[in-house]
Amino acid sequence: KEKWPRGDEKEWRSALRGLDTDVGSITKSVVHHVQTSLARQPHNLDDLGAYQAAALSVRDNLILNWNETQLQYTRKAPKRAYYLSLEFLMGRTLDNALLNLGLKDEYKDGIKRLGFSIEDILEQERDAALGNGGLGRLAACYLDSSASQELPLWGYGLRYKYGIFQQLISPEGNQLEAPDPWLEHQNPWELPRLDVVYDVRFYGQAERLDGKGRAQWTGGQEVLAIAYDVMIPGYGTQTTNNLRLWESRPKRGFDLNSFNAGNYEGAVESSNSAEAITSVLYPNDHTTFGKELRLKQQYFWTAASLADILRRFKNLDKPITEFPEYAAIQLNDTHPTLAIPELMRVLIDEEELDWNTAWGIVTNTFFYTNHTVLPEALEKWPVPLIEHVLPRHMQIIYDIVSLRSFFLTRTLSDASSSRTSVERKFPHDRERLARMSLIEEGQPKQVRMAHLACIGSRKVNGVAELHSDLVRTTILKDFVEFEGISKFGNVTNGITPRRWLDQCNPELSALISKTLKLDKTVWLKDLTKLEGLLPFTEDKAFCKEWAAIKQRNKERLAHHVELTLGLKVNTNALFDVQIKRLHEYKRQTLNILGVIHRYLTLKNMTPAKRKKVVNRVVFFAGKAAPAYYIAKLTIRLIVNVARIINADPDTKDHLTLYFLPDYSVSLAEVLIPASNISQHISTAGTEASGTSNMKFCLNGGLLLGTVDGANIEIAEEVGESNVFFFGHLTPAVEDLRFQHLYHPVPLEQKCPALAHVLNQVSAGLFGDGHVYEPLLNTVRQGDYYLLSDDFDSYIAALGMVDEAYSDSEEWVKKSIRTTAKMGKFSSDRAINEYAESYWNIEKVPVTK
Ligand code: B1H
Repeated sequence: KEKWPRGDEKEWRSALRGLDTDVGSITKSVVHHVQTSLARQPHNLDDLGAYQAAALSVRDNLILNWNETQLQYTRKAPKRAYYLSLEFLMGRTLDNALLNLGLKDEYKDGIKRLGFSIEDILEQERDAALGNGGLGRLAACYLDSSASQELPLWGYGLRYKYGIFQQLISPEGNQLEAPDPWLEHQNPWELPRLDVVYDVRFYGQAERLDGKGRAQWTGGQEVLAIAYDVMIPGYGTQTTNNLRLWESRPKRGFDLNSFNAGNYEGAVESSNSAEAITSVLYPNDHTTFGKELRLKQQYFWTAASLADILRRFKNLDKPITEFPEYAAIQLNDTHPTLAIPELMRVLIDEEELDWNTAWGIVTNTFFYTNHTVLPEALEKWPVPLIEHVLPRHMQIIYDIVSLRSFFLTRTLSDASSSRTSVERKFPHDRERLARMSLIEEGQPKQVRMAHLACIGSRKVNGVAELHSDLVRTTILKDFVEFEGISKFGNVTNGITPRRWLDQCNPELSALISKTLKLDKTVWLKDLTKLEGLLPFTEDKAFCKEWAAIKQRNKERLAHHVELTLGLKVNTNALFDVQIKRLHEYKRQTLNILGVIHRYLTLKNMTPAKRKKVVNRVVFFAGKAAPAYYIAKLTIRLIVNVARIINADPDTKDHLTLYFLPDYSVSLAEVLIPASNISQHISTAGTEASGTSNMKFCLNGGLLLGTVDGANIEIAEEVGESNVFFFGHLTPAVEDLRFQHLYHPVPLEQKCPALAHVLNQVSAGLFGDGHVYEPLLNTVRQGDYYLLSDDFDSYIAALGMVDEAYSDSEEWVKKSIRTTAKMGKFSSDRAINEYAESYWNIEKVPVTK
């Protein structure tokens, strides 16, 4: 028991406050924040003010739980896990915090008594959009699950001043980007920790000190990393974990010498360049550009995070060699790979360990998750750039390559080490050495970050079964042969059912609780309980209610479209949704060409025949990387097809199309519960997992997809009869690409239906055909993503969807069966797999 530090313990104890959990204290605390924190009068309070006051009041509760959690972690000193991610796509917080604290009804009531509606004030919150897509949202789901599972885990990321850009659509249909100044109003969900500060160095000189690999790194630019803490409440637990985001600041304000000499620009230059580091999230999902500022972001963040983790460990007073027994560090993709040479630097240069001891610590601390096998997304950094920005780290990387690692023949040979070198295991295999090297030859030479992450980690995993197999058999094959298969695992992604069912689809959640006769606190934490819904497919009243909720969710979406775009949506149609980043491999182009095909088919029908087809409303949403020309052209095509077909009196009752601008987590929360069918149609072998597929299915939407990523495991769970699969399989892809290159068949012959669609676009059916030529040519020439190979089976699958949807009773059963079998895809399951099979951490229950 700690000693009371100062003052009278009784005084303290009587003044310590507890959680506000009854409606009376909730309204008091909200009003208190209106009066003091916001300094506003009750009579001029608007929805935004009410949101801010409610958020500050909820935050008080979170802080109390956060304090208690962190105190217990410190006292119990368990092994902790750290999740390093450049992206955390959190979305909104208030609703989630209320749910997890179990105070939703109380706040709803309290807010109502003050004359506001909780729904309206929830809408006031801006999304925290510090991510591009699935990778960033996965990190957010894992934080929610870690706290809900009472696992001692902290996230580490960057506090970008600007999140992912806001997407606007011009009248011509072009994507325009606007900045996302999400911190404009103060952010109630973060706690600035101005006392948690680290120095981070860039540039300068690294001089080797001795033959043992030590060096001294001096000079260059030093910037400060300041911590901001974001509280992560668990669902139904007191555990409140931490997400620590770093902000960069200049170390020495502005340069007084320049200022006094009248050089005002020069005076603020260095301060500007320090602040630039955390100013903006890079919006280039799946492509790397080798930009210096991005490298600085990566190092700034990993250096500050490691310093913080090491400081925490040092408070335990344990020998440094025990570090891996107290810390597991998860690398979310290769973006934080510099943490590997950085920890080597600290251990060798500052802790003065020898190389092998340091390397042993490093390789027992890190874990690496790969999220993609697409070549353009595999990070490589030019050697000259690293040499310039991080001279000491480049030395260390070279040391790993050539001198002291297990990698190549060792000159500092050390007989006591059990590690063998690649050279010894595969003598005279020069090609293998070149393939495996950390350095890719070329002009310039480049560092292969996936190789560095792999050899520096204890374990490596992919994010779905198929993807993990591809990691083992393609990009890291040589490493599997060298290090053994047991290092290379799989953890299939998951999603948090709190946000992605209970919050976004409250009616369905309530129906499930009522039907299972279980409190939601039970099944939301053991999602396999949903299987209990299966017998109810035979219960007519239940099926009717299930369908009615889907219908109301469709109307909610229609209402949203009317409010934001001023367009009226036909809710008596099948809702077909594809929402994700725009990328050729995700094949939004296949979808829009399919829509055009349907349109042309409808045009050729008699009105009587048209009446017999299933009416369809197609929704698209998603952002394109600002420099991704083909992806932007796809958006333009979608918008212009919508413009034409939505106005065509012959067909508009049967087929309409919407591109919803500025896709976000909040928009997904409205779209997903409203979908009847969603499309996940990547070329086989390209989508590592996908996570929105899980979200749609959890909400009773069926899946139309390729045999790719997590689609496969979803089908395994729900049964293939409840999924609409089409297209070629992964093993065929390489051969097909080979044929495209060396034995091309004219498109008119190979796929006349697709050729016709392309010709109609060229001919100007949707505005100037010339504009779309570069996009159409990606299909006509090379067709790397195999649209021409999959088009016919895609159209056939759409036909099967129509047929199945016409049998509305059977469709509802499919929908229920789908939801019922989604238990596996809870992020609680996934985070527990990481905790047990990777990090070796245990639950730390937090109790009063
Ligand atoms: C995923 C990325 C990604 N994989 C580079 N890779 C980025 C790569 O800014 N960058 O440089 C940003 C993101 N994102 C996605 O991860 C996969 O495509 C999905 O299939 C997967 O579900 C998701 C989560 O594992």
